[in-house]
Amino acid sequence: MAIERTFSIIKPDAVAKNHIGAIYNRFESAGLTIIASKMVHLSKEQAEGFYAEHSARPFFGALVSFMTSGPVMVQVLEGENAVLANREIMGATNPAEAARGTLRADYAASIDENAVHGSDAVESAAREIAYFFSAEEVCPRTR
Ligand code: RTP
Ligand code: MG
Repeated sequence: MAIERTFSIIKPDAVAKNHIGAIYNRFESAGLTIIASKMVHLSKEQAEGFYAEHSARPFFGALVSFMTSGPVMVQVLEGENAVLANREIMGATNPAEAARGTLRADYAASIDENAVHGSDAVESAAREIAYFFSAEEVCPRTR
């Protein structure tokens, strides 16, 4: 088993509904460790840059509008197979297809407002972590 880091966002819908604590509890209960965390209200430029891979997709404008509609929590999660583990905790992109007990099944209202983001690969995780956190802001456990 590989110890990995992944990048996570609690999106504006879930922050607005006060689900931060419940979602952090899911991460920690699943054995993932929060090693960096902060609240940010994304600018349009930050959101466009973060989701640049989707810039040609029809939903891009709505995605950027949603992601800038209120503050988000951004965090780095560390643990065994953290990238896939977090995707499993999150559930499918469309909450209608998300398995029972996943974050999107429990907290997402629609495919457009789906509560959480998680990196889809180790490489994208490294890029996304660096997009939001300096090296000093990442605090691995020492005990
Ligand atoms: P995320 O990046 O936010 O973790 O979501 P994901 O990997 O599960 O899905 P992705 O394909 O990366 O899409 C990013 C976000 O764009 C919105 N989306 N809408 N209407 C649509 O068909 C559609 N497809 C994607 C979702 O809000 C998704 O989280
Ligand atoms: Mg994605």
